[in-house]
Amino acid sequence: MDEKIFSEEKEEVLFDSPELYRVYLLNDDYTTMDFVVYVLMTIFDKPKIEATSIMLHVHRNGRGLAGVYLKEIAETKAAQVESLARAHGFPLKCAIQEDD
Ligand code: TYC
Repeated sequence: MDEKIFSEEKEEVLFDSPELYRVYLLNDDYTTMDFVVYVLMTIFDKPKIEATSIMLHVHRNGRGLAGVYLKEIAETKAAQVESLARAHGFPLKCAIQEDD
């Protein structure tokens, strides 16, 4: 049986909650569906089935949530998406919004 030998002093430490940001993918008429699925799998670590479902949501509704991250990571992911898209000749864009 476990016995507590030392009693710890209870101390409450308050941290600011980290700033989380949502990264959305935006629809356009030129980026291929396969490329968007590839982006969701490689940059946002989504399994293929989920990536396909997010891509179709974006295609039908104009935008869709790719992920929620700390501010700096969200900005990096969005920059990676846009630079990969440009390198492949696609106009794919992201939008970042503070999570509430
Ligand atoms: N609308 C694009 C097409 O018909 C597909 C697409 C989906 C593009 C999602 C961008 O974020 C996007 N080829």
